[in-house]
Amino acid sequence: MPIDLQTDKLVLQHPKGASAELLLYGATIISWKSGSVTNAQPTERLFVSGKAALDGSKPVRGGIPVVFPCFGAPTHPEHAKLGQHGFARSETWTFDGIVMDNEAGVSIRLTLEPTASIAAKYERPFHLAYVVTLAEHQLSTDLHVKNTGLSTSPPLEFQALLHNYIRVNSSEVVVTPLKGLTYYDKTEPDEQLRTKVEARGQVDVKKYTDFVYQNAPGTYEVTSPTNKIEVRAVNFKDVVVWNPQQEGAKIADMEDGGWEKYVCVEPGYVHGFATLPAGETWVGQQVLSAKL
Ligand code: TA6
Repeated sequence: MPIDLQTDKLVLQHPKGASAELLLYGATIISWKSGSVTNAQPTERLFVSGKAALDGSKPVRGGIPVVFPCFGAPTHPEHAKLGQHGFARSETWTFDGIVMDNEAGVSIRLTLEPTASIAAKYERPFHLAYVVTLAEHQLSTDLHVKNTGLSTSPPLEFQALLHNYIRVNSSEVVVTPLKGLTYYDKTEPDEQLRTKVEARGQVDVKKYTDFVYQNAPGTYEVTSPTNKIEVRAVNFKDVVVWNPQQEGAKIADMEDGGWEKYVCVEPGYVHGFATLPAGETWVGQQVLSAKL
């Protein structure tokens, strides 16, 4: 079966050998195994901490959690009752159907609508759909946000981000091209000094890195001597590069030394807010391609 719906998760299998697994909880992708043009053997491309909770008790430490409607701690008044990174990653989504099932791609759609528990902390009406498509060497994730409010209601203001954890040796990886971009350095203790301009042609994460690059080009190469992933984004104008290094030891569900095994290169709309008039839909897309 190319698409196997289990009680709490979905397993996608591509006829050429790639596979992906996603939980209904948080619509979190927890595995993507893919070969590349030069490496036929499907290998795991995502990192999930050995200490991650996979039972729906808390957001997953790894894979690709969905961040919506706020990134980080809430700053918008409508998000005031929400926790860090919003609710999409910690609500159970609904399997809505198969979108495509052939050699071009195996694709499913999950949806999330306001439940009583969401409405208790977030009052705006919305409809989310998440389309996950597995191709031979590619994993696409499209987040559709619809403002289902009445025509008289104000626009929906939100942030969204796909928080990938790309499996790679973090002491060897470089991310390009980020040179010349303005970024917000969340590791900088002095708030006045947090806005910086990237001077490096190749960005490594050998030091604690938590940088929010603004108005980024939308295509990034994540390269190490043994693997290479291209991250392509549509409508996600920003990109966050995160690796906590030793700070990761303070994260309860991070496995020992887990920060040595991944880098996050997360496409998002996180500087300011996307503004969506009533009745309209916004789509943000991430495409991960295995190049090596
Ligand atoms: O995307 C980077 C970031 O916002 C970091 O600041 C770091 O805290 C990370 O996400 C993980 O957040 P979490 O809430 O999953 O612990």
